[in-house]
Amino acid sequence: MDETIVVVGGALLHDGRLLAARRSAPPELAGRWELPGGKVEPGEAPEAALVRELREELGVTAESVERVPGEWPLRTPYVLRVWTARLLPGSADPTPLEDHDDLRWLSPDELWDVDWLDQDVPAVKAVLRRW
Ligand code: 9L3
Ligand code: MG
Repeated sequence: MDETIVVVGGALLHDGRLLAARRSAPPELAGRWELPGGKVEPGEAPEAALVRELREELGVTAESVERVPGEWPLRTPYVLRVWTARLLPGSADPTPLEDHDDLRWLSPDELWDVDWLDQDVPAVKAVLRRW
């Protein structure tokens, strides 16, 4: 029996930078930065969930590229899995539509300038290893 629910995070890479999103909700996570994404719905493929979440949260048209190896525990029953992603030609620029109030495109040397959610720190390190 596996009651785990996967939360997908997107490492959106563009022009050598990684997109970081600052959460505006819930209150205990507000102000912290994350790889945007959210919960996979029942019957939904994780890559499809990522594309949907990036559209809903940022207004972009994106595609997943590859899974970043690893899995990071969140509050039970959630676990975080991460895919790299890219904007498709003609996509709008990301804009914070739902759960975020700021976005930053970070170069590798700026990666640790933002206060990542604790659970996203190992995920961002794993992204950096594959970048
Ligand atoms: N979460 C942590 N890191 C992330 C994401 C996308 C999500 N990179 C956590 C925050 C919430 C839960 O997972 O507690 C569900 O995320 P959302 O659906 O509120 O984005
Ligand atoms: Mg989300």
